[in-house]
Amino acid sequence: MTLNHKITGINAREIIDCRGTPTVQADVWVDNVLRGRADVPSGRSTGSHEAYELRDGGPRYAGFGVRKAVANVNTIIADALLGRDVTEQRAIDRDIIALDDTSNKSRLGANASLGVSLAVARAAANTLNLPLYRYLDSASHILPVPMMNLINGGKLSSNDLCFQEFIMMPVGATNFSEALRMTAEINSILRPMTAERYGKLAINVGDEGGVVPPIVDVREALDLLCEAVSRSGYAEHIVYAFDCAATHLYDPKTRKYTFEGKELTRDEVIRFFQDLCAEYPIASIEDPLEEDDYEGFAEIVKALDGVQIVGDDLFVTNKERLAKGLEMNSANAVLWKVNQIGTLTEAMETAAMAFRNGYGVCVSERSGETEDPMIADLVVALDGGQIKTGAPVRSERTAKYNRLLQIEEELGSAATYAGRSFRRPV
Ligand code: 2PG
Ligand code: MG
Repeated sequence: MTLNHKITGINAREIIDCRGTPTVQADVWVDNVLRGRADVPSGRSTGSHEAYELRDGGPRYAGFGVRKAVANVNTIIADALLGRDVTEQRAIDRDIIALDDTSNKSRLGANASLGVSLAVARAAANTLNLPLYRYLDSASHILPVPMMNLINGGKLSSNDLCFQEFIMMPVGATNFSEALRMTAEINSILRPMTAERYGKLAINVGDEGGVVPPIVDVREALDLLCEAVSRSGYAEHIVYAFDCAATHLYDPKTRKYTFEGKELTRDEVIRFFQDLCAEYPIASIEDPLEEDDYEGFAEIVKALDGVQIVGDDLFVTNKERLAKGLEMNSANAVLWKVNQIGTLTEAMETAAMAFRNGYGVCVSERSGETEDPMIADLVVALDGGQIKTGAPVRSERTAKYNRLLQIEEELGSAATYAGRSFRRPV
């Protein structure tokens, strides 16, 4: 252990995310210099199996304060980690997990543990003078396909669209910066088109920066997006994706889903997607069914041959839940959100398990983000090949895209855009 790598301070504070909701920001000091700072994101359409987000309750911030989580960082976690070598990420994360000693991090809060875990990683990278993606993997070089959520629905919007995210993926771009340019250009065509058709209120943006037209029909929203793409001239380079967040469309009492205002059984949902995939170039569907339907997810993989089926609420970045999915062939990709599990090491292990078993890994934002661009470095570190971080507007979204532009520039000729190989980037 070298003296220079010793953690000499850890502290946290309460900040606010893009929705004005409190979240944790953690600092890690190495040899008395502030070396790492990280913000913890927060979801709105959360899965019930996610790690526990500790909130204060009471009147402050309508109960959403995080002073308890902050105090846990400043006392219990800091006391345990002072003096440790900052580069021992795995051992540090193991210790945080042991300190918490619950199955879902409900004692200290996953928002406390994750803040420290991410700040430790950043502090180590900075101490070694390496970009974070390079510190975490010395060979990483894949720039991801941005999965751009240009039309928001579900819990991320004020309209009645059942699906949460209508996404376009510029898989045919030659590099990341071209992919970003294409999507920004398409978005600037989509916005006036939407206003013209649905009125000016329709181009207020949802939580992830997409437009929120008053549409109920899924095909109508998809057609709007496809038309903007076709007007841009980039149609041959674009495929489409959804996050249905179907857990939130499901009624466990009737065992039915409400799609487009109609009640559907699981079989009818599968048929719905079969028809949709026959009509549109759809490459990826996230959470088409509710979070505990492993059998249904396996059926949909079979029924939609060639389509990426992503488990978000299903797997919650959790190795045990992924292991069950692997056994049953439920889904063929995992959505990867660090705060669903609460430490970087556990999230990296889930990604490694997914890749080893031929599953894709889609790195994702939360709908409640901050200006911290950390996941841009993480998707490159994993060679993940795909990132979901909203529309190319609003700084908490563009921070990630802009960081990816920097990384692409840093990597120079070594940078490889995942493009059409986003599920198995090479
Ligand atoms: C999702 C996300 C992020 P939230 O469901 O995939 O896009 O939303 O963070 O609200 O869970
Ligand atoms: Mg999701």
